[in-house]
Amino acid sequence: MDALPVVHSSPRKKRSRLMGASVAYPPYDIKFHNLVLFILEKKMGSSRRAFLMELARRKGFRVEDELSDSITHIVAENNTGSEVLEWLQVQDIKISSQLELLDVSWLVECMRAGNPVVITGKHQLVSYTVKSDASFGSNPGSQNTPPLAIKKISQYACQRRTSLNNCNHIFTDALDILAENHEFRENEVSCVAFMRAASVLKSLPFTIISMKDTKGIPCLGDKAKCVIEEIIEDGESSEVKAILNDERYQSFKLFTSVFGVGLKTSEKWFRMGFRTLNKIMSDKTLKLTRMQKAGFLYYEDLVSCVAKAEADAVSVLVQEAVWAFLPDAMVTMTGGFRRGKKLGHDVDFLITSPGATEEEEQQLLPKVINFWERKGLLLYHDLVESTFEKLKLPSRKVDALDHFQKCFLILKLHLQHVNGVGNSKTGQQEGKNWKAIRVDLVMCPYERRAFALLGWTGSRQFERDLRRFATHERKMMLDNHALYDKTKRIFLKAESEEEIFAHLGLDYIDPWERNA
Ligand code: DCT
Ligand code: MG
Repeated sequence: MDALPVVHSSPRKKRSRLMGASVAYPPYDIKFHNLVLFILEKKMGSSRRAFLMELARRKGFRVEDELSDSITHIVAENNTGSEVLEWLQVQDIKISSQLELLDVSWLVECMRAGNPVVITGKHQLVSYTVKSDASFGSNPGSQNTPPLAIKKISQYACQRRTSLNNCNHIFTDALDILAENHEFRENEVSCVAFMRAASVLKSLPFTIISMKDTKGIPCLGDKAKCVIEEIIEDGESSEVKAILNDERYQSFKLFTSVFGVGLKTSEKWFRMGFRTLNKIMSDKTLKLTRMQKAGFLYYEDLVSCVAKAEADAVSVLVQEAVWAFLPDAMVTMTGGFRRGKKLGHDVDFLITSPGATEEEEQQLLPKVINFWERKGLLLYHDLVESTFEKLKLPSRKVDALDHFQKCFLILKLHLQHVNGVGNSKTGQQEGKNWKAIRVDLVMCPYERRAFALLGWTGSRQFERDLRRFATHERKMMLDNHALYDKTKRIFLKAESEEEIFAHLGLDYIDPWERNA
């Protein structure tokens, strides 16, 4: 079958037949004994519910009319996880220990397949299961029911699926600003705490509407909870408001928006009394690095971010240059764009070649740079030579830089090469038909490509938690080059990202679900 008809407006005759089915249905054979379904009427409507119940029964599923403690799967439509949980809490019923709360899309897929299909994150209304061995909420309306509970959402981002559909923006924007403010003040502990809090909220399949919804969610410290509570009550956080008006925060935000300017330089300029970029640029006594000079020169272009269409046009330039010298090379766009983002601050590429010798590998980036220079496309470059050693153990630091040869560039992208953009791009200076784009190229040995790809796909929080998970949960060491098992004292090889997740005993998470 192709599509399930929605029967809200079905003819009366058909409807009465279907309604009848929920009262006394023909004795269909049950084929799948370990599933007991309950379909929630709330927001779905009685006729569609009756239709789905009969259809599922015909396909051999056990579907109950009433909610009972034998139910294993609750299917809902147009309900968020927290709405279903709220509804469940007022039912006077014992809940089974492994109850799945699923979107109707799961049932639709089952009906198509004719059997139960594997449940994935996209089907789960709540990415944890309701358990009876810990407490969730006060469970009103029931004395004899064990309190409903949530099996903890993992504290590790690499065990959560985080798409770009963040339904808690209002909270995560605030927490991100608090984290950034602590970063600017070099309070690492507080910075990490707020980043983890923001990250876990980005993975939730429902919007937090009351503090009750935060029960059982890990990584939410008292400070983060206070911020969430204030936003629920007042619509904004007074602390965040104060930070946004804080001179130091504003200056650091402005200074670090310049390519090549980090915390140290920002601190220095702030102490020297600078508050605007114009003042810095016109001060002849300041010594700027080559990177900062380029950062100021192309500031407007670089700060305007890279759109996906621009990234795709850069991809064509990179492939053309790389394949001119190494035709068998693999060029993969990594970073935020691989995770499905529509905007980025740069475009990241991983390059590797199955057939190249070490010398050919080492020569590629210099040749590519030279190729663009001759074409007049090279606005800035900084080539960092490889310090990669095959037998070196992975780094212990969660934020360590890798040792592959890489190049940080600013390229001139002619806008006529960008799909859907003419020569009259808004915001461009008159007569200027190109845009400066930040590009990172990384060259890695072919046998390390899976580790490099995983590392350069990000997000940074996802990577940090992968490494933290490897260290603390598996006694392994992971970085962009390798995975080392400390118990067995061996390096674990991998040809693909899937194999690395498997070595770590983790469910595979697709790049677009790594936006932690
Ligand atoms: N990365 C890394 N080592 C570095 C720099 C980055 O392993 N020295 C990883 C972390 C994320 C990924 O590479 C890409 O980095 P960014 O471009 O900084 O992040 P992004 O997710 O692509 O974000 P943006 O869209 O802003 O470019
Ligand atoms: Mg990037």
